[in-house]
Amino acid sequence: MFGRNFCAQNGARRVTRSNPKRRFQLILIKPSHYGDDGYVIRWWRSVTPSNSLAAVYGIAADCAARGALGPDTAIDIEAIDETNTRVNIAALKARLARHDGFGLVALVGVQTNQYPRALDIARPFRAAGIPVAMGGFHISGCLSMLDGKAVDLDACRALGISMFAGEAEGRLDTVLQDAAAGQLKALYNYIEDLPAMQQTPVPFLPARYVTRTVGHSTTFDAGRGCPYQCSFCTIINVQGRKSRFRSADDIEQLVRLNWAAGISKFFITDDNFARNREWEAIFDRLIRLREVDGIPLGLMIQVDTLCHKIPDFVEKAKRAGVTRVFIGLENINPDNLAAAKKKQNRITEYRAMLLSWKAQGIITIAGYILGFPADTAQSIRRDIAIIQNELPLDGLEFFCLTPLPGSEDHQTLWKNAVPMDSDLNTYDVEHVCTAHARMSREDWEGIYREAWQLYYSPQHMKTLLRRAAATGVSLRSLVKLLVVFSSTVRIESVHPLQGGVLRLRHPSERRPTLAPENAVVFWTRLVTDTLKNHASLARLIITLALQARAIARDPAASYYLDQALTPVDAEQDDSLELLNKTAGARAAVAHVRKVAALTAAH
Ligand code: B12
Ligand code: SF4
Repeated sequence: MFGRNFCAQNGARRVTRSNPKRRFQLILIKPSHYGDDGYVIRWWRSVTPSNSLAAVYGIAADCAARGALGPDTAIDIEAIDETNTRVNIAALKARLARHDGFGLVALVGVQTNQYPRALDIARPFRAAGIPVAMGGFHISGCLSMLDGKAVDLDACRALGISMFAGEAEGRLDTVLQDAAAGQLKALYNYIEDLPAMQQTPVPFLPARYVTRTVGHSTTFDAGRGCPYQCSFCTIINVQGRKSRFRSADDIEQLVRLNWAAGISKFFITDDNFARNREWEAIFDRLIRLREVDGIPLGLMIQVDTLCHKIPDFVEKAKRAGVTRVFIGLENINPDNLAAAKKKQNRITEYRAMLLSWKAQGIITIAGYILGFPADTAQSIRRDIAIIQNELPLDGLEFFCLTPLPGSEDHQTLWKNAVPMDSDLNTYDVEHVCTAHARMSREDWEGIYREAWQLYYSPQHMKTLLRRAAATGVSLRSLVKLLVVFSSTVRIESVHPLQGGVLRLRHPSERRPTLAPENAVVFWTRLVTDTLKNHASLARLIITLALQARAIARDPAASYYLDQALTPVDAEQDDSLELLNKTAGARAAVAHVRKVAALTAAH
């Protein structure tokens, strides 16, 4: 926990020890990655804050407050999320030089797609002899599943970047002490030794960083680990399959810490909060904070497709302040789900699950993966139409099936020497990184972009607004969601999860492997693109806002009913395309019937 010197409003920069002789400069950088045009993806305000950064910041602030480097040494912490803040390498180097290089550049939460950018940030610091360490899913995933060198880990070794695998709770002291002594090790590997989460420092970012995100929301992970075994998943191989969790007391502490700075909107980043063993105690505490203490909590959680079967889960989620739920739907073809070992996803339950969230007026968003073995461009078009007509989903997010280092899928391809893209920058689940049996690379990339246009068609967005008005979902929130989800890929060629307001670029952020551009060309294009894109965005916002207003004023709006909103009726649902169109779907229905008949016979 944070020590007595920690100040929520001002952040750990104000954490001081009495008359320290030296000040250790800890620079936490969460890198972004390069967009298709070769410039770093960065915004004036990003949509989603980084929990990896908040987690490491919280641990570092605790180290500072406890005086982990001894009574004579203070730790000054700076946090930079590159998606909303430019990494000014010259200024950071100058700052470190003022402290005789006494400090550490920590590259935080580095994913595979961010690894090339992280190395580019590290290079000038290493050239100046400044200690650099890196942690996150790329290093952890590779060390958990591969041979210790793949994929490209030798680049860290060559540059003298210290690699950290596993989780930093209880371990950051050692890294900081080694850095302060000039004795950073080449590798800290704790991947087989995952810490318990109770009573560890909670994720936290001071308000001056949180205000760089749209909506001023922040994050925490209430737990880690998932019991399932999806073959495309890296999480189970890095954070394990056992549920580890924070205590309700810890959650209350972090909510109060943030509320002291006026922040009450949280993204709970657990991949599957429904499988957090402490979910009920945590919800109960959040309910108390909201209903008794009056903290206006607004939460987003991630869950699986069977969460509605847990007694009281959905109802308590509502009372705790959940306004948006992200569901790992992934696909509606059971053959695809079985191929990915995602058998826990039962398409026969999808409507019941989504309707239970709708009954609480909660916005439903699902992840949908394109590129499973049975997919073709045509089958994907068909499936999107089925979802639009038959499932009460608000948002749908598309991803390309990607062999992410750390996943079983990647390990299998790697062991069999199947070709995969050698540019790690493209492993962002938006690009195609390996071959597909039934789609060419062009078809696959084409249908990925088309999928966003198909789902967020003007007509379907109008239907979504109508459904929202009929189910008590906030039209204002839905309009915001539709603006981001329908435009970010089309306008900026970036996934909404990496989106933001006002895309920024700087010549210094061009990928070094690409030739620098002429300054006049660069700045002229930046200004014209910005004007053009914002005109398109303004049109979209006005159209959706006017539609929402008209629907809100329609006295019949609350009676709207369509196939998706129709309550589940086993017999009628049998005729749905969702349960009929593929052999896998028909087999799933037959299986459910068989189980029901056997159960009834007993
Ligand atoms: C919340 C989340 C997001 C949020 C916030 C980002 C964030 N990283 O916090 C949002 C929505 C923005 C997001 C977006 C994306 N995400 Co994401 N995200 C997650 C999620 C669910 C939780 C992240 C988290 O908080 N973990 C908990 C923290 C505490 O763990 P950690 O990051 O590993 O950090 C610990 C250790 O690694 C270590 N550590 C980390 N850094 C350092 C540094 C040093 C020096 C040291 C000593 C230790 C250390 O200590 C930390 C504390 O224990 C993870 C899955 C997961 N369970 O982690 C996916 C995950 C990280 N995301 C992933 C992906 C692919 C993306 C996107 C590219 C998707 C997209 N196209 O939009 C974007 C990238 C955007 C971006 N700028 O990061 C992948 C990465 C896989 C990989 N191998 O690269 C993951 C693993 C999910 C998956 N599908 O497998 N994401
Ligand atoms: S349910 Fe989600 S977190 Fe769990 S194994 Fe599957 S993809 Fe990974």
